[in-house]
Amino acid sequence: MHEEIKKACKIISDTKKLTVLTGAGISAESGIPTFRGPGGLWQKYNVAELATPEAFKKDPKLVWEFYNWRRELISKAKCNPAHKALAKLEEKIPKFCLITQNIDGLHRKAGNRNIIELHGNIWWVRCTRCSFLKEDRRVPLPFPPLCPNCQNLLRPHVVWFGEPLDLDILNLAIREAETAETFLIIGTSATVQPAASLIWLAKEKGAFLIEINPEPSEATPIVDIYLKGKAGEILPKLI
Ligand code: BJW
Ligand code: ZN
Repeated sequence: MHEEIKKACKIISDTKKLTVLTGAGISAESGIPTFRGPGGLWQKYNVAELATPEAFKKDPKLVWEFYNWRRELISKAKCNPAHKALAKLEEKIPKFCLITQNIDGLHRKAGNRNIIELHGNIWWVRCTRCSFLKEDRRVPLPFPPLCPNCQNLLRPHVVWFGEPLDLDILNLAIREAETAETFLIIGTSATVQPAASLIWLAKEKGAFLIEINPEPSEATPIVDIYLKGKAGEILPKLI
């Protein structure tokens, strides 16, 4: 393992273009539950029944309760050593891009700047009817949150199952995956599309893949170096 970390370290320090893809696992050590696996949100809540447009249509109050609970959790969460290590990495590597599936905003809080948020951000709300979009950090958000322009219901600015990702954002991420020399995958089960497909895309275009995860993911069979362990323990060693 020590040898593998050294090898990964050399590759990262020599790379001219690093693209990173993060998932819920990078925020686990900040006390934010992941989705799948032990301790994951899926065990307590049927996320498939909460993180969908159908669920919101049927019971917006319940869905807002779920997001208010997570807003409270995230508002108290601190960046962990993994977030901080990625912020340092952005300072050191000339071409650096961080693609995240997370909606918690912790990468920005840690100091990263070139971030692509594939699934939105929990601190933003948007109107279900018009184009109103705004940051709103109130915890909890009083129900029902209404649009100041048209009085229709506001929703979290996140991507639910069955919803398309913002095309401009997705295209940006595709370009960053395709042009990466090294592609670092951290704390994702690599099961949710189209985010996971970025890994295969990077591989196809010749990137060197490095993964950090305490458990093997769907991507593990195709990575060049698999560093088994927690992001908060391994990433600081890498830099
Ligand atoms: C640690 C750790 C530590 C633990 N250190 N690691 C093709 C094939 C099959 C299905 C589909 C397909 N294309 C689309 C679909 C459907 C669907 C999908 O992918 N389903 C799969 C589940 C099969 N995709 C969609 O619906 C997407 N939309 C779409 O494709 O639209 C098409 C369309 C076009 C035109 C019109 C209409 C539609 C949208 C997907 C949106 C995902 N949304 C969520 C919720 C976001 C909001 C919220 O948070 O509330 O995003 S679901 C959830 O999963 C969340 C996450 O970002 C995402 C990924 O999860 P992630 O990050 O990988 O977390 P986990 O929990 O799975 O894994 C954690 C990992 O961390 C584990 O590996 C641990 O071991 C590890 N770990 N501790 C490091 N300390
Ligand atoms: Zn509106």
